[in-house]
Amino acid sequence: MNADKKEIYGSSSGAVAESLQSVLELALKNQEPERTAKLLELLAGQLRAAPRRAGPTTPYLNTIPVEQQPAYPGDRDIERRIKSLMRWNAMAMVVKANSTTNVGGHISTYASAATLYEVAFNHFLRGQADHFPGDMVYFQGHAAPGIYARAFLEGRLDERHLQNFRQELAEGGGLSSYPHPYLMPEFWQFPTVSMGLGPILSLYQARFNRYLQARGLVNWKQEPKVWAFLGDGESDEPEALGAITLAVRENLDNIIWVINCNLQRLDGPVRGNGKIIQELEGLFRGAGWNVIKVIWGTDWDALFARDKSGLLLKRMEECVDGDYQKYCVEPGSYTRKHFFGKYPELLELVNHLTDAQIHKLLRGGHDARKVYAAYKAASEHKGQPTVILAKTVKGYGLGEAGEGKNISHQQKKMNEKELREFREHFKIPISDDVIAETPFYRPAPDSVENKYLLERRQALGGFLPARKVRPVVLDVPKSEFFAEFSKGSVTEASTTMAFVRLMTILLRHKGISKNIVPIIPDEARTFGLDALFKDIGIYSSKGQLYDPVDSESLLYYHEAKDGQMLEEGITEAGAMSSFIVAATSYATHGVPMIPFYIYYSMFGPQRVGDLFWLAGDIRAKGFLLGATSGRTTLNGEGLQHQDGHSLLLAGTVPTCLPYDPAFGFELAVIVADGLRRMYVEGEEIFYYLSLYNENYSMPPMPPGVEDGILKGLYKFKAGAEGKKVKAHIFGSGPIIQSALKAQEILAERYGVSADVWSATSYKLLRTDAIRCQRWNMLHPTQPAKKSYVENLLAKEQGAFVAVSDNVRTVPDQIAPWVPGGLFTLGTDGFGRSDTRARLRRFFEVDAESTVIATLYALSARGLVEPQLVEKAIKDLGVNPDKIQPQIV
Ligand SMILES: Cc1ncc(C[n+]2csc(CCOP(=O)(O)OP(=O)(O)O)c2C)c(N)n1
Ligand SMILES: [Mg+2]
Repeated sequence: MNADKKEIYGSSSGAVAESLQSVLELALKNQEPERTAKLLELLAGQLRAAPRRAGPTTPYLNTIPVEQQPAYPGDRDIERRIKSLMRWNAMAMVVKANSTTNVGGHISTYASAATLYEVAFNHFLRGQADHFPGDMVYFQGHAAPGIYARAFLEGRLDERHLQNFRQELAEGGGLSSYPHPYLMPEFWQFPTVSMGLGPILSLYQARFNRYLQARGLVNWKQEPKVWAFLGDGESDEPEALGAITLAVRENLDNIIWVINCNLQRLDGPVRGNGKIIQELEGLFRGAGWNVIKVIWGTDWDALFARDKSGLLLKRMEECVDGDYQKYCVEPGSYTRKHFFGKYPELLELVNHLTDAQIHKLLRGGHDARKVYAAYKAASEHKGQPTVILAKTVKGYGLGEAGEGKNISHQQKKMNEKELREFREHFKIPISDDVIAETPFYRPAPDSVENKYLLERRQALGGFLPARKVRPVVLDVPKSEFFAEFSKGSVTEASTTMAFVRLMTILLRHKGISKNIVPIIPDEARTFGLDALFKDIGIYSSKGQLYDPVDSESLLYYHEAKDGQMLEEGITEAGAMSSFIVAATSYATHGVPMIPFYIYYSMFGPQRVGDLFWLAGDIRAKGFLLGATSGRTTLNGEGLQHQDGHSLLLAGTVPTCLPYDPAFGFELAVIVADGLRRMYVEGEEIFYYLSLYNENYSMPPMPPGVEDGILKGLYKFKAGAEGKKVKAHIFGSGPIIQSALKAQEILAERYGVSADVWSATSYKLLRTDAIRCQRWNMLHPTQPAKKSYVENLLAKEQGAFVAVSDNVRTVPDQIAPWVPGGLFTLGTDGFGRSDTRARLRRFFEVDAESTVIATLYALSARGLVEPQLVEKAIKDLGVNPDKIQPQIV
């Protein structure tokens, strides 16, 4: 068969293709067009009627045939012994912890994945070196005990650590349950345990590595690979598979995914009635990935070689995962009867095997030779990302204690009999008299195992995982650089416009311009960031292969190989992943990057809250800009878009500083300080800033307010002199305009002097107040400390009111420390499509409602008569019986 035909038909269907071809040729040669047409019609009909494989799957076989399997480069015997020790220690860690506590832990995940990890550790995963950041490995969260077990054998952890697995607060410290860089900052690099997040992050990590290269920010001797180990159950998470096409579009041959297909998740089978491996293969092949299936171990090679009829494959394809799970749990006699026994020829094929041997027929993911072949092919593959689908047994080696059982995932305890069996199976040198205590086992320093283990890691460049932060200080702009913001502007602007201006000038600052990574999910035009398209370009690994429709215009859609902006398209999860990998570049690459991720605030923590949480865990640094914020400031868009709670949600992340600036100068002060804290002082924190789209004049910065802006509250405009009654209104974001207008009305019509304060961050005020309160509680006889907010307000008279375009809980955070309490107005409830004026009246955050609230707060303290409040309600045209936006 010639090459063309081979390409069309594939080599395996070559014979069929050849005969078809010759029949056709004969018919044409004999000039029988009618018969030819009829023949073709007949064939087409038969093809249509023939059962076809669903999706682009290949037979249920190993992708790499045994003839193409490379020789195994390591000493399989020693490696097996080392792996058995890993298995033992990982299991012992969990069993020990659960013998005296109920802290939990997982045995079965690592038990099924041990070979997948060990082959990678011994032969593939490269550690960090000069001009090489190391391979970036996303370890499956529930396999953490195995990774700790390895670190223990490597001498990086000692017995005390293992003893305190999941008991981090025990004396001397312990090990975190899962990969958490926040808790073990020198060990773990990437959090993975919230399923789906590791996979999506790994894709964006691989893409970001290319971005850094394209922009000339790194200078590697060799390109790092990103490895992600995940569970088959995990692949159900939308985040896990939702971004796989990115890797194909971007030709990310620097990523390898290893999906441990143990056919089980927590409760039961992943696809009891189907085959997860085939389903995933179809998806990945369809998306354009290089797929390598590792289904059967070496033991099966001989059976396949002897099976001339193709029945063995047929039988394998007939069985569903639920059957395969059963074959692990039942004895070999069951498999003989129900699997092989279906066809007499197959029964014959295993006549020479005992039941025990049948039971031991290995799955590919437990066979180091098959796994090595897959990893080698994956590492050498060019032009496409690779996924390895490895078939394993959940809880492998646990026997009665849980191997392949539905309860396997939850198994945390083992009795003495089960421990003995485990020891026997893996030949662990632990004697009967101590086995009940499940002691940890580390081979002697001069043992072959120990030497081999260390040599392999040395050859591959050092231990993994390891998080190493090299302090790199950036030359961040000084406050003079932001002078234009302190001057204010007569022309009206929004804080979003102020941010765009700020970004534009930062992109020209020679100390940090190249470190900035602007990130947007298809909303650049909404925020006015399209102005940057032409200047800095949108990153595309392919450059721009077309002439953009707007190429004649000044701000054309400019894609470039060294583009700086990441325009992610409509994927907040993807854009947030980009933010995270850029925000951790200081640690992963030793190249601090400054991501500014700007998006519709409603689609932030509400949409991708788990990634926000992870950003804290992973010690991200950068700026998140929740734009078009404010339940009433973003008008017209209605219930799904108008956001009045992201600020609160963002504040729940312990390392996140949420700010709600009202003016351009506040924004500049906050960003300048953020740059200093994160990129000069090295603090591992990130910022969330609410940005709004309402235009108003941006005032000049009053003197001496920087400290207050950063701490969260400062007096922006004092009330009128010479009034008898005093009040204070805290406003934030554009809603400070309600406070300022209320200030005028209160002075002009009701004889009240109200100071207007800008509350830039209630969370920060609260954290500081709690810190002092707690110190006072624990040091009761020492002079009490006073928080910033208490000191600031100590001498202020009258009533205090806060008005916000967020839910009332945002200002309520500081109520306990405001003299006499705080009356708050906010936007609790669902948004509506309407004008700003009507929305603000509806939510009671307009100037009139603020006046009423202030007078009410004053009357509650006996500082004005209730009749005055009633008068104001009438004067200002507020309906006292209008509906309450808050629902339950
Ligand atoms: C987002 C999320 N949902 C639920 C869980 C709880 N959970 C932990 S492990 C697990 C099953 C994992 O199955 P699989 O991905 O197949 O991993 P295996 O342990 O089988 O390797 C579940 C549901 C989680 N960790 N994260
Ligand atoms: Mg699984």
